[in-house]
Formats: sequence, structure tokens, C-alpha cells
Amino acid sequence: SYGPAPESDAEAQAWLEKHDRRFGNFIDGAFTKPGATFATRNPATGHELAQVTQATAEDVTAAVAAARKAQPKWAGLSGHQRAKVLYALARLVQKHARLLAVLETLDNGKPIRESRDIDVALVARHFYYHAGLAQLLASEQPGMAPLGVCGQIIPWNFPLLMLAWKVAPALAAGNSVVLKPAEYTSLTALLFAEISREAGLPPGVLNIVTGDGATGAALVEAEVDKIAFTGSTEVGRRIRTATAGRGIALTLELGGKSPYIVFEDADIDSAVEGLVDAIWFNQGQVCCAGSRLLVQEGIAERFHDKLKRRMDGLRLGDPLDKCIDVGAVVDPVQLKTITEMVDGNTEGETYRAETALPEGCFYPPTLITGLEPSSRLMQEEIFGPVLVSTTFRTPAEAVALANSSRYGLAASIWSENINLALDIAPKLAAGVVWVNGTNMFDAAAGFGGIRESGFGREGGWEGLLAYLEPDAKARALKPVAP
Ligand code: TXE
Repeated sequence: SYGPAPESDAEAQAWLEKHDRRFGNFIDGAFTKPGATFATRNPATGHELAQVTQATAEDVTAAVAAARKAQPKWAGLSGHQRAKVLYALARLVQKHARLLAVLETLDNGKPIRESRDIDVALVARHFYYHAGLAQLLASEQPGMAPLGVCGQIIPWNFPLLMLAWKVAPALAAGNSVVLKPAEYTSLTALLFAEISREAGLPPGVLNIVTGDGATGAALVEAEVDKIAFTGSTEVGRRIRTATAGRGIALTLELGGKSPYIVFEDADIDSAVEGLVDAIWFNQGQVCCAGSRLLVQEGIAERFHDKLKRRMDGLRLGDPLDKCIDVGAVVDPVQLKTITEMVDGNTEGETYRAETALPEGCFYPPTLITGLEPSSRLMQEEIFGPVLVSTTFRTPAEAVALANSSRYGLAASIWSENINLALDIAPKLAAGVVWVNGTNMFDAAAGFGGIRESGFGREGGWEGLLAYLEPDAKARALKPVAP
């Protein structure tokens, strides 16, 4: 490894210094004075990056009031006028791409190669795409109206990308937003707030409140018209209960244990390489990670051997190093959860990659073979760089195994026989199915799950419709706060 250039994060450090490494909330177009704060750290080194405000229920109320005040004027703009701002946001994300990517990597621990080439690139794509939809809205969906104020709660695995998935369609449709980033990773959302000002987004249309689950719970209780949540199934369940009966819109994108099915006629090298993306991309902290390998019996041994050799070649280390394949796990709490789940398992055989393991918040790429389908690690989301594996004999058995999960987010099928793949795909209980591929996303394709992976779609027209009311008249009848 060549290691990161020494000046690689100078721009990010300068940005943090500009804010005295203390951040307030972003409400009505300006940063508020920091309140009680907590530290956000670089998980690769343990260093504190900045202090971030723990937003109170009063802060949340103020943010919602600002959003309420700003929303009618924003909705009153033509789609073309809103598109101009969304295009400006997309262009400014590209202009500040390097700073956004480095800050994301510092705060989250993901390899810079990923934040630079995947996260930030997809964020820009998302705003470009939704700028286009904003322009089409009146002609394609006449009579539809925005919901009003949207509360959005996002996780820490793709901090900026999850912001884009939620903010872009909400704004395109004429809603205003109060967004709460995850407590481990607030920094890129705060930088994005600054960028939104530069793009000319009117004050109050986008507000950011930072804090932990208590801030999230306060947002769920606030006078919002919709909650959009991505995170754990457990918190999703709580939010569903809390919003039930209030008549507000809700979308939930929750956990997963997505099957990665390899048939014996698959191109084995490609399927092995695909697994590197499926489970070691972002340290396996991906809701749709291909975390459950189902491999046909006849090739299982050969496949596992090849996979182990590939695992040994993965390089762990400083996420700012462009040669690194696997970065740091987001936080010591998450590392402890992964460690306890793997150490608590007594079944099957555990293989840890023979690769140098840096000190700190790192976990080695791990493969556990020979597990019973009903075992805990086969059923529960680990949300780390740990792949579990079992074998099947027939296509029917593969489908049964794939579907024996409480989740239903994504699935991958690997076979050189397209008839087999197309026969299996519709039988899988999953919101997204990839054939000879994995983790492929686009702003134009709706993404979301079934079963305990949640409901609602993000991306495409479906994702935009989740931010619109079918009948504009219904909206007009709703009481609007002064
Ligand atoms: O998630 P939480 P955590 C899964 C994954 C992971 C586990 C725990 O298995 O190991 O969840 O991660 C906010 N009301 N996923 O604890 O708590 C919280 O502040 C309102 C899968 O970090 O669900 C953060 O902003 N909001 C997942 C967001 O919810 C609340 C991504 C997610 O945090 C809240 C992340 C409450 N009561 C974790 N409590 C995916 N599907 O991608 C917390 N929050």
C-alpha cells in the first residue's frame, strides 16, 4: 500500500476548522448556536473530528416550523423553477465531490475509492435525475400535490447517499424537509446544508437536526406530514407504532439478509468477484448486502476455496488510502456487535481472511460455512464483513432456502443459463433481484423491500409518488399551521 497523501484531508480539516469543530443544527437557512454536543470520530483512528449538537424536542419543533413556513412558496414554484435548484445542487455536489468524499470517509470509515466513485457520484446522479422529474411533474402527474413537511431519518452506512435518496424526491415534489442524520455520521449532511444555500435553495426548505435516537423520536412525534426512515427493523417497528392512527404517510427501508445464489453452471470467477462487492463493499454495512451465500453442492468446495484465496488478497487499512479494499467499521459499538455475534456462534466452520488487520475499528473479512439454514447467523443481519454459507441441491431447494427469511430486500442469482435465472427470479421474495450482478443502483430504479425489510420504494417514479398526494383537494382541506 502506498498510503494516503499527507495533504489528502487538508481541505476537510480546513472546513472543520472554519466551523471551530462545533456544529449547531441547520434551521431556516442558517446554523444555530451549538447546544449540548457529542463527539463524532474517525473510526479508523479514534480521533475526534468535531462536536455535533444533540438536538432537543424544541429544536425539532423550530425546524418543523421553519419547514412549514417555507413549504407553500416552494410548492408554488413551477417544476421548472424547482428543477433549476436541483440541477444546481447536482452540479455543486460534483464541484465539492472531493471534500464530500473525504469527509464521508473520515466520519464513516469507508474506503475513499467507494465514497469518491460510488457514494458521491450516485448523489449527483440522484439530484440530476430528480431535477428532470420535477420538470415533468405537472405534465405527467397533473392534479397531484406535495404532502407538506417531511421528516426523514437516515442511517450511518451511506450518510450522504441516503440523504440524496430522501431529499431529492421530496424537494422535486414540492415538499420541505427536516432531516436527521445518524449520530455517528452527521458531517456530510451539515456540509450539504451549506451547499444547499450555495445552490439557492430558499431558507427553511431543507433543515438538518443532529442527534441520536431521542432526536429521531422527537421528529416522529412532531407535526410532520410524512416520515421516511431507513435503519434497523426494530426502530422501524417503533416508528410504525408511533405514527399509526395519525394519518401521516410512512415509508420504511429496513434490514435484510439477502441471498446470493450460485448455481454450478455459474462463471465461478465472476461470482467470487461479485461476492467481494456483495459483502465486503462498505465492510458489509449495506442493507441489501449479499450476506447469505447459497451455493450448489457440486461446486461448493471449489467455490469456497477460491473465495478464501480472494479474501486473503483483500487489503484492510487507512480508508483514505486509495489501495484499500476494506475500511473501518463505523463505530466501536458496531464492532462489538459483530464480534459478539460471530464469537457466540458454535456451528459450522469459521474462516478469517489471512490479511493484515490494522489496529482499531477493523474486522477481518470472514466466511462461515456449513451452517444450518435455521441457525442464528443464517437468519439475523450481522451488518459487518461476515458472509455465511450453506449448500443446496436443486433450484427448488435454492428458492425455498432463499425465501426462508423474515426479510425480503434483495437477491442475486449467478448462472450461465438465462432460462434458469429468469425462472428463479420471480419466485424470490425480494424487492430487487440481480442476475449475474449485485449492488447495482440507479436513481431511475425503485428500491425497497417486502416482509420485515419494510415498504415503499425510493428512486424512479415510484419513489417520487411516495412524496405526493393523489388528490390536491385533499391537501387543501388539511389544517395548515399559521
Ligand atoms: O440503527 P438504528 P443502529 C441495522 C443493522 C445494524 C442495526 C443497528 O443491522 O447493526 O440496525 O444499527 C435513528 N426513533 N441497520 O443502531 O438505531 C438513529 O439515530 C427515531 C440497517 O445504528 O435503526 C439513526 O438516525 N429514530 C440499516 C437511524 O434511526 C431513531 C442501516 C438508524 O439507526 C430511533 C442502519 C427512534 N426511537 C442499521 N432510534 C439499513 N437498512 O440500511 C434510533 N433512531
